[in-house]
Amino acid sequence: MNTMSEAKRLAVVGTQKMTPSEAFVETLVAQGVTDVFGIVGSAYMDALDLFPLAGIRFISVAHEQGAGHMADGYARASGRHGVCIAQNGPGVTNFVTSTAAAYWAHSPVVVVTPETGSMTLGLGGFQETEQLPIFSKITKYQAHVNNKARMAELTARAFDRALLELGPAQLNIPRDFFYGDIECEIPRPLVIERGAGGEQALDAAAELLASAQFPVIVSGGGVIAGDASAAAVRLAELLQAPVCNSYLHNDSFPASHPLWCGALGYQGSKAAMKLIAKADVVLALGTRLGPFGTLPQHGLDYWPKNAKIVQIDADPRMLGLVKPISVGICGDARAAAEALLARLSGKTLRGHANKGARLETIKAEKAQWEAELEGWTHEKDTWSLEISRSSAYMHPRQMLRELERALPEGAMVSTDIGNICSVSNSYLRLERPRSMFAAMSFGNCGYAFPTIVGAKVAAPERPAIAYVGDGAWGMSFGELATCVREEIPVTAVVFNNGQWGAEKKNHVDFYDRRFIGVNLDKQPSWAAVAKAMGAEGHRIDKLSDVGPALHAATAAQREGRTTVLEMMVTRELGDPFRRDALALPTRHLDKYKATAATR
Ligand SMILES: Cc1ncc(C[n+]2csc(CCOP(=O)(O)OP(=O)(O)O)c2C)c(N)n1
Ligand SMILES: [Mg+2]
Repeated sequence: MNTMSEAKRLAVVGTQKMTPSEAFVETLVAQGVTDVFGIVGSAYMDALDLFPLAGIRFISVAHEQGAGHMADGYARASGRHGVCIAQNGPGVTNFVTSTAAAYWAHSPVVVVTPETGSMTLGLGGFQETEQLPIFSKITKYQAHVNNKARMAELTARAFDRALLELGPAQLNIPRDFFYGDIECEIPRPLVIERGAGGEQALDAAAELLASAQFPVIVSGGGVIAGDASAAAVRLAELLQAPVCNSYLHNDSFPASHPLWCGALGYQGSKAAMKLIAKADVVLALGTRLGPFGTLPQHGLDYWPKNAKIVQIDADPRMLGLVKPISVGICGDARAAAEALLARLSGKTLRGHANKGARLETIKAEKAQWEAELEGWTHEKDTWSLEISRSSAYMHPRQMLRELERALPEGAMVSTDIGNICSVSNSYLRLERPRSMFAAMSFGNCGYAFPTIVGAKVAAPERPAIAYVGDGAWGMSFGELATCVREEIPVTAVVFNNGQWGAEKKNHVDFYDRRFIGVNLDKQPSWAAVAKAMGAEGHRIDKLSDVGPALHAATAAQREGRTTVLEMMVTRELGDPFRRDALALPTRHLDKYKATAATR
C-alpha cells in the first residue's frame, strides 16, 4: 500500500535537469498514479527502481495479460487510470488481448510498452517486434517517445488521451531512452470538461421527451463512467419513465428503484424487453446501443423500430452508428441529463397523463419476470434435461440465485463469458455504479478473475467477487499467485460443469452433438489447486452451502484471504450466445455428407 504522504508525492515543479526515467516516473506521480501492474523486465528497470520512492506500488503478476485486465478492473472500479507495464517483445505482446478488452470496456488504461533499443531497431535483435501496429486498432491513442527529451510530454499525453477518449492509450518507449540527462517540466494533467452537448440538440431532445406517451430510458456505461447515476434517477423520476440497463451494465441504475426494469440483451430481463418494446421515445443515455446488446432475446424481438431515439454519447462516432436516431447529443451523460432536467422541469409532460398506468405496467412486467425466474430452476431443452437427470450436482440457475441472495452489500462482481456467467446476467441486481465488471464486447474467456483483482486494489474496502467458468478458470487461475503474494484478497466463484459449455451449446443446437474439444475431462480439483497455491479452496455441491460459503469467503477478504469456491454444477446449458450467427451445416462433398444437417 502507498503510505507516502500526499505532500511528498507531489511531482516536481518547473523546468529541471532530470533523467528520462525520473521524468517518466514524475509524470506518473503528477497523474496521480499509485499502482502499476506488470512483470519485471530489464527494459524499464531504471524507472522501476524509482517506484518506491515515488510512492508507486508495483504489483507483480503471473502473466502480462493478467496485468492488463487488472489495470482495466482498477480503472473501471475507480474511474482513474489503470496502468500496466511489461518487457519489450514478448511481455508487450502478452498485453494484446487485455488491451482489446479494455478498448471495448471503454477503460482508461495506459499500456506502457518499452521497446527494443533505438540503435538496434530493425536489426532483428533480442525481443524485437514492431509494437505500434499491433496495438493500432485497439487503442484510442498511441504515443511513441521518439526523443528522450519528450519523455514527460508524451507520457502525460498518453494519460490525458486515455481519460479524454475513455479507452486504452499506448506509451511506447525505446528502452535506451530511459537513460541520459534531459531538461524538462512535468506537465500537469489536462482537465477538460465535456459539457452537455449542443443547445439545439438538447432543446429538440426535450421537446421529444415532453411529447412522449411512453418514454423509456436505456442507461448505459456512460452513466457509470460519467458519474451520472443520480442525474439518471432524477430524470427517470421526472419523466416517470421505465429504465433498462444496457447490456452488461446492470450497475447503471439502482435495482431497488421502482422504475428499474433490468438489463436488455443476452440473458437479460424480459420485463425490460417488453417495456422498451412499448416505447414511442427512447432516451439512450450514455450508450452506444451496441449491436450484440440489442439483439432479440428469449424469442422477443423487442427493439422499438418506430420509436424516436434520443442518443447521448460522449463519443460523437457512436451517435446513430447502430440504430437510426432522431436526435444525437454529443455530451457527458451527467451534464446532458442535467441539461434535460432543467429544460423539462417547467414543461407539460404528455407522459404524465398515463403515468399511473405505466407504473402499473412496470410493476406487473417485473412481477411476471420475477415469478418466471423463480420457477426457472433448471434449463428445459432436451439436452439439458437428459444430462442433468442423472447428475447429483446443482442446477446452475438455482446456484446463481443462491449467490444473488448472498451477495454482500457494496459487492463488486466481475463476470466471464461462459454460459453460466451469461445466465448470471438475470441474477445480478446492483445498487451502485462501478459494481459490475463483465467481459464486455470483446468477450474473452479469462477476463473476470484478473479484472476483479485490479478492482480490489482500487477499492480494497469492497467485497470483490469473480464469476468464472471452469474453462476460463484454466486460463486465468495463475493470478491466484498474485493474490496470495501481493495480499489482494478476492473471491473466485468457479462454475465446474466440466466443459467449455457456451461452445458446447452450439454443438448441441447445430452439430448434432458431435462434441469436439468441448469436454474438460480430467480436470484437477480446483479447490485443491487453490490450497496448493496458498489460497483457500472449497468444493460446494449443495445448494444450501452456496450462500454461507459466499458469506464466509467475502468475510475472509477482510482478513486478507483469497478463496476459490468450486461450484459443482450439472452440464445443462442456457440459451446460446450466437444463435444469430450460426446456421445448420450444409455439406456438398460426399466425404462430409455425414455431418450435413438432417433437420
Ligand atoms: C480467449 C477466448 N477463447 C475462446 C473463446 C470462445 N468461447 C466463448 S465461451 C467459451 C466457453 C466457456 O467455457 P467456461 O469458461 O467453462 O464456461 P461455461 O460456458 O462452461 O459456463 C469459449 C471457449 C473466447 N470467448 N475467448
Ligand atoms: Mg465450463
